Amino acid sequence: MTAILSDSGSAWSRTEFEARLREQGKAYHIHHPFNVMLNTGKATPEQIRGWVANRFSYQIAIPVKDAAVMSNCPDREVRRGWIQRILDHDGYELGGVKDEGGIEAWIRLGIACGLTREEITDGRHIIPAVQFAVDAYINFARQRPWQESVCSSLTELFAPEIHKQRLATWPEHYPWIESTGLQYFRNRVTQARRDVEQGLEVTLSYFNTKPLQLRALDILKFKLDVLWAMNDAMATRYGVNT
Ligand code: AHQ
Repeated sequence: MTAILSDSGSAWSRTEFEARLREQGKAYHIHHPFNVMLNTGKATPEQIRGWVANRFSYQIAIPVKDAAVMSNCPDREVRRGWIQRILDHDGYELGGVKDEGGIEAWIRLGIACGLTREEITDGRHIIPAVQFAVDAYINFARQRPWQESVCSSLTELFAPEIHKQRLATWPEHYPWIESTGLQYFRNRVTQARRDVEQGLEVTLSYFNTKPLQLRALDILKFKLDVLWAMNDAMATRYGVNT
């Protein structure tokens, strides 16, 4: 899409730039046939278990990716905000406050779907192409300027909707999945919104020339492709019921 946008001329306003970022939502994986199958009740238990087991590789990559962002970021104020993402996923026990974290919640989702803890955590179901997409995201965060990695996290602009869609449809379509197993999605609705506040502010401020703004759109497209490619691999492995 950015190929047809000239990089000449003045930068877009913050409002216009944010609109261009949000416009990329049309390529978000909520629209992927595999996800549509999941959220319209057409998935079999095997396809759901395959999705949870494969998405585990993405979930455990998030705090590793965020630690890479932190290691590249010299700005203490940014790190003070960003570290919350690692705590959200790895969990913590600080000053008497304990939180099992999102990775544990994801394992509980898998158990609620009929997987064993062992087969989730040992990665036996993970498709090579899923792992390649996940590794591309981690390596992007390790190798690129931290501001670019922040920008790549902005697929979460579209995440509250997909989590709310699961919460609205899975109980009806998949009553055999224990409701407590969906806690991860409940947690992410608010966590994603908070993540995006920081991610968007950094992105709108740092990418402040037209060439930089076009670069930001390309970065977001890369991350949208990471999510899309994971769904492609799962569709190939597990099929898509229409
Ligand atoms: O559970 C998800 C999550 O913790 C994150 C962090 C963020 C990032 O840093 O890239 N993106 C993200 C996403 C999560 N869940 C995905 C889903 O479909 O359940 C969506 C994904 C994203 O939109 O990037």
